[in-house]
Amino acid sequence: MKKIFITGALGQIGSELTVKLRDIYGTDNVIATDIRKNETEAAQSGPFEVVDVTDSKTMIEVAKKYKVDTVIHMAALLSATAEANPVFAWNLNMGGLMNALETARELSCQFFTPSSIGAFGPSTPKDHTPQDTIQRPTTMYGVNKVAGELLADYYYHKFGVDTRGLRFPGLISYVTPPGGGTTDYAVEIYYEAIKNRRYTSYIDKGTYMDMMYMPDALNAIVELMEADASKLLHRNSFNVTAMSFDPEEIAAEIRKHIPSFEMNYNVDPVRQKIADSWPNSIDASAAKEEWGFKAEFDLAKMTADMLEKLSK
Ligand code: AKB
Repeated sequence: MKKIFITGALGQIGSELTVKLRDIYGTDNVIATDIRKNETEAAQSGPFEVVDVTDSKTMIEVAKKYKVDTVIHMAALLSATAEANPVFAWNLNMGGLMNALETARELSCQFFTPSSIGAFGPSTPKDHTPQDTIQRPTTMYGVNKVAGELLADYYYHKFGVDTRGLRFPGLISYVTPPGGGTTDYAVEIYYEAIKNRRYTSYIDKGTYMDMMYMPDALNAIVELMEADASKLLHRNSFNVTAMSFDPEEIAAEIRKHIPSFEMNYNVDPVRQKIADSWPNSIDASAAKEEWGFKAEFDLAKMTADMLEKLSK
């Protein structure tokens, strides 16, 4: 049985991942940590410790206290916030990752951290972006993600830490809203569709980005961590995606359920520039071949589920 230490456990992915891992591996075997505690299920349903990921001493002490054998490092600033605070983003995203990798090395843990489609840049092939390709991102977030992929590979080769990662697209969920990302519009649009029957998008029509529904993202993490190491040719990090759409396509899908839904545009130049530097669609065949990645939700199935859950 695993004993898992999660950072950023109250964030967009962490809050759902913590609950799922507790269901699979047992409540007491999943130690949720975040910079502060709140009233959510992830914080209240099992062991929780306040850990600032830039504080290496506390991180290692807590990991040792619970004798963990797996570190899942989720705490990070997303793309738009990182772009607004690049120095802070470097310190948090890279400092936190380094401390988490050191914790994993010291305790001989298996290790997971997410990368992102943000690890690609304007000179990357835009369509069916391959697993191994040019990675010259032009955002601080992207620089952090590429450096993070390399650092996690380094810990594998140098110290034998079993590091694994996924390049996530925009993640869509009805549980915890994202904060400070470029793909957040694709979450907000559902909330606004239910509440006001209209949405003003800060991303322009014609801008395609990869996306995935949260249940598929959580399954992908569990499956990758359970995958047979001898089958993994890649480690940090695998392209994964379930769909690619632009704002017009998601609006059209919502209109199938809410015919009066109205879409307007007020493009935010900062987030639009970030989106324009990312791929239109990435190729997940390495993840499929090496550990059997698959996604259950396409745009139609996800939209029906999001609108149904948010209506309740
Ligand atoms: C963001 O928009 O910053 C994230 C991501 C794609 O990494 N959702």
